Amino acid sequence: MMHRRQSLAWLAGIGLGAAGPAQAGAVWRLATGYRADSLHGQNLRQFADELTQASGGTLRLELHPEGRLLPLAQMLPGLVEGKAEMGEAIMTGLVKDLPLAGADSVPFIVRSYDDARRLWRHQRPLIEAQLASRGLRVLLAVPWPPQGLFSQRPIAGAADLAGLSMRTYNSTTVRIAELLKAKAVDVPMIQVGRALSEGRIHAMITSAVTGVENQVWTGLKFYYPINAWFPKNLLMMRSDVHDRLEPAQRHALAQAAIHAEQRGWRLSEQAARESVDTLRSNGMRVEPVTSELAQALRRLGEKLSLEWVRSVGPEANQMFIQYFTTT
Ligand code: PCA
Repeated sequence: MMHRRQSLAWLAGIGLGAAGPAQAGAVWRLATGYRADSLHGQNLRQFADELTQASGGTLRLELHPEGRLLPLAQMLPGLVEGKAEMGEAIMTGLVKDLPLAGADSVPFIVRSYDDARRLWRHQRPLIEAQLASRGLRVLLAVPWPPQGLFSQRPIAGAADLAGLSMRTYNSTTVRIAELLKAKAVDVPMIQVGRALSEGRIHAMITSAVTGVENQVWTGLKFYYPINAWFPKNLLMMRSDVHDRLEPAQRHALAQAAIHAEQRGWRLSEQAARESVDTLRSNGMRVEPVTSELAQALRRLGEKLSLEWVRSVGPEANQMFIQYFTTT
């Protein structure tokens, strides 16, 4: 955190109009596709507050949630076009531009928060390099709790999913629906509650916290904690905006980003524990999968892992080798 004397110096700087380049008193638009009061949204709020404080009020963030400024699918091109200075999107939604971000939803590879940290360690430099070529910088990434299987009816084996409408949110969930002979229904996270009340979804793979946020117990009765993957939300910003910052502002931003990343992972782990209890206390049945379903899902995971490595190429292989060979 900045010392009081330093922050007074910042304020004086603004007062005199002498705090340097364009960034004095800058208000940056931070776009996200998720709700302001969601797990990630709350963390972004704290990040914004810390940034303002640590920069002595010279950097302020204006949060634009729920895809109102930029929908998730437009986040990367929108930032490149300058429609916002910062943006948050789920990495598995960025695979067209960042193929290695797809590692986040290769099923049954990352099984714990420690695994997720290890993956991010190897993935981050590669993602940073890919984003740099588009004029963007990585600030931080925070995972969603593990992805489980929600369903209206009990699922004893893969065949029970055939013919159901499965909600999807990325290319992996679409492919899973296809392999299970279910019907893929693309629904953004913030519309899951409505899609359920309209009877458009019978099953989905997502986190318990997303289930809680959308009160899915009104339509879905079973939750199977299959721990399929831990997808991350990535916070990015425009490099040119960053390059115009004063050294002290850069420092304030870097520190706030580190703190937000650490806090975000803690909040996510805590939400992972609490949200399953909330599903239960709202009448959902939280059950282990049958060995038949576990076996089918494992095979499906192997197939998708292979497909992913093949489609992304040697860099994907290299990244997984590093992931598997380090602790
Ligand atoms: N919730 C988001 C992404 C992953 C998650 O747990 C969603 O369902 O869209």
